[in-house]
Formats: sequence, C-alpha cells, structure tokens
Amino acid sequence: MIEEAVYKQYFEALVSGDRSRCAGTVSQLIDRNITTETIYTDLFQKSLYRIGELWEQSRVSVAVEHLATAITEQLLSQTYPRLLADRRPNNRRAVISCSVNEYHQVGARMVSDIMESRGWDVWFLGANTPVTDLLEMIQEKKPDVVGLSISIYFNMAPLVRTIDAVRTNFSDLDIIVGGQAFRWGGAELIKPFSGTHVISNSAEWIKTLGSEAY
Ligand code: B12
Repeated sequence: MIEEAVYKQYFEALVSGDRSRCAGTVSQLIDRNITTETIYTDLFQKSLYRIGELWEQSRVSVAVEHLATAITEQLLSQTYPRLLADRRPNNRRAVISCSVNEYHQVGARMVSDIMESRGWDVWFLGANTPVTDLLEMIQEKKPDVVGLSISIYFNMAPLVRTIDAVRTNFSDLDIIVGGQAFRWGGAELIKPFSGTHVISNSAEWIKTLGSEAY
C-alpha cells in the first residue's frame, strides 16, 4: 500500500515535471518492497487519471499532461527489470496492442509488463496499430491471446472491425479487450464475438491472469 503522503509528494513532483524526484519516490517504494503492480496502479495509473481530470477542468495544460505521461513512461522502464526478477516462463504468448486510432498506450504497456512478469512472452505493439500489421504479427508470433486496448469511446467502431478481422483470420484465438472506453459502454458490441472477453479494470484483469483460463 502507498500512503497518501507519499502519493501526494509524487504527484506534486509529477505535475511540476520533476523527473528525478518522481524517480526517487519510486526507488524508495522499491526499497520498501512495495510490489511493482501496486506501484503501477496506485501511483502511475492513479496519478495519470488525476492529471486527466485536471486537464479536463483546464487546471493543467496539455504540455503538463504530456510531461507527466513522458515521465511515467520513463518510470515504467525504470521498474521493468525488477518485474522480471522472479519471472518463471509459462510458455504462453500474447500480442498486446492499442486499437486503430488509439494513442493512449500506457495502460496497454502496463498490461504487457505485468503479463510478462507472470511468465508470458509478450509482444507489445504500442499505439494505433493498423489491422493488417496486427494480423501479420499474430501470424508470425502465433500467440495464445491477443489483447486490444481502447481508451476513447469514439474508437469503438475501429475496435469492433479489428476484432472481426482477427476472428475471421484466427478462429480459435482468445481475444481480450480492455481500457477506459468501456466506462461509457460498448461491451455489448463485443459480446457477439466468440472467445472475446472485455476486462474493464486492472483488478479484474490481474485476477483473470491468475485464473485457470489463463
Ligand atoms: C496521457 C493521456 C493522453 C496522451 C496519451 C499518450 C500516451 N503515450 O499514451 C495523448 C496526448 C495522446 C492523449 C490524447 C487524447 N486524449 Co487523453 N488522456 C491521457 C490521460 C491523462 C492518461 C492516460 C493513461 O495513461 N492512463 C493511465 C493508464 C495506466 O490507465 P488505463 O489506460 O485506464 O489502463 C488501465 C486499464 O484501463 C486497463 N487496460 C487498458 N488497456 C487494456 C487492455 C487490455 C487487453 C486489458 C486486459 C486491460 C487494459 O489496464 C490498465 C492498467 O491498469 C487520460 C486520463 C485518464 N483517465 O487516463 C486522458 C484521457 C483518456 N484522454 C481523453 C481525451 C478526450 C483525449 C483526446 C480525444 C484529446 C483531444 N481532444 O485530442 C485525445 C485522443 C487521442 C486518440 N485518438 O487516442 C479523455 C477521454 C474521455 C472520453 N470520454 O473518452 C481522458 C479520460 C481525459 C479526460 N479526463 O477527459 N491523451
């Protein structure tokens, strides 16, 4: 658990763009054996959600939001080696990508990192992957699961087209979709596709990863 005072200290540093102070807080949490999954959700995710609220209310600029995201991406790289320390390969493979037109990639990257730490081999493709390139990657890597991320509701139609293409070309491949777009609905559009699961929040997908199906 991350104390409110520690979170606040980190958040102030993040908003002011103080990368080294943010990194210092993360190092201290690592020294205290706070799990990487906790750091991801209770520090990185929580602070970016807050930045989003402040941006929506015009209380921080786009520049501040970009800076905070860039710092967070660097901190993900800082914590990544630790995630792999106790990794035991499970011989399962996943391709994780953002959907077409989807530029929010931090959540999908976190999903990829945590799956990797749980033993998966993961290929994380980042933002806005065109459907044909995604299909080629699936053909090449032959994953057990493909994960698609979507944060913006208006990207739901391209997501559905992507799922349709994946299902048409790889009839048995498990598909998981997640991300904040589902806060505004959309799960019913995914339901008709067999073997496709919507996972709406991090607690749910961490639980799913630990279940027998995965
Ligand atoms: C950073 C940011 C950006 C950056 C992203 C850069 C990058 N490198 O990723 C940039 C500048 C590109 C951006 C652009 C836009 N953004 Co923006 N952005 C954000 C912000 C502040 C943080 C996003 C983030 O990283 N969150 C933290 C991650 C860890 O959380 P997460 O994505 O939810 O992921 C977790 C879970 O959802 C889940 N998950 C996610 N993906 C998957 C996939 C699978 C398979 C599974 C199982 C689970 C899963 O697990 C993750 C880990 O726990 C959010 C605020 C917010 N609430 O998140 C706004 C936010 C998402 N953006 C918003 C908007 C409106 C936009 C723009 C439309 C703005 C504009 N007018 O141009 C554009 C759209 C661009 C596009 N086409 O995608 C709105 C969306 C509102 C809505 N109703 O849809 C938000 C919520 C801000 C707000 N409060 O209004 N943005």
